[in-house]
Amino acid sequence: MKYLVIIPTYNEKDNIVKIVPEILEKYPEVHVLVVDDNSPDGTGQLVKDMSAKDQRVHLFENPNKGGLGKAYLAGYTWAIEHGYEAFVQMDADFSHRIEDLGHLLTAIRHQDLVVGSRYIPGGATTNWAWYRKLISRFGSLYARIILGFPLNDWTGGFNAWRSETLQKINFSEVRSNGYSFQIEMKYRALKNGAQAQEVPIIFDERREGQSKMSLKIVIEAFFRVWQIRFLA
Ligand SMILES: Nc1nc2c(ncn2[C@@H]2O[C@H](COP(=O)(O)OP(=O)(O)O)[C@@H](O)[C@H]2O)c(=O)[nH]1
Ligand SMILES: [Mg+2]
Repeated sequence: MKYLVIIPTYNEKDNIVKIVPEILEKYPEVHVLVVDDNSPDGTGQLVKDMSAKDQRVHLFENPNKGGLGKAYLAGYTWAIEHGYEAFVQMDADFSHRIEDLGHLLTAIRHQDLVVGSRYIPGGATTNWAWYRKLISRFGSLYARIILGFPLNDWTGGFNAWRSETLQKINFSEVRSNGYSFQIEMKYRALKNGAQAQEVPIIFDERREGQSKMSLKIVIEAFFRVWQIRFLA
């Protein structure tokens, strides 16, 4: 199978030059696509330099910062057009472990969707304050009750998709862009009948740079779940 790891970036210069080589060293058969929103810190240029030396590395550049959801949709569209059969979405900041990537790549061979899950046995978050754990746990439980599918981790962004699963989703109808983007994409896939499997992942706090998590994003997700339920 032709695999692509899709990494959205905004100001990740210190992380991106480390994570891409680490992925390629451990999984030489995969390709990597970085979707960069014209980061002021020059992340895009660093990826261009890597892609000039290694044909497994690709860069998709958005001219403006459009948010995480838009970046992923651009990456998925590119991946489908280029004939990749399975894609893993992964953060640049080392929150997602390289060794867990292998479990997602293995599981997606036999599934439509593989959800990296912090909330099944073997999964965890490290170094999170109690309130952040509570918000995240509650968020997934809340989504599960309202949306009616038995997933344990709705907001996580470390997931593997089969190309066909994403091709059944009409990207122009996707409304979310923040945290709720992950919820909406999973819900749309499950509603279309996708077979999903959760595999445990350990989510580490980012090593370098700033997180974009904010109260506004959490509140948006809280209300957006209802919109997803009735409009998706
Ligand atoms: N292309 C793009 N990437 C983004 C944007 N916002 C966040 N990212 C990337 O998405 C990933 C997750 O973001 P992060 O800030 O770590 O989120 P958190 O871990 O939930 O706090 C990282 O690789 C970011 O660089 C955006 O607007 N555009
Ligand atoms: Mg992060």
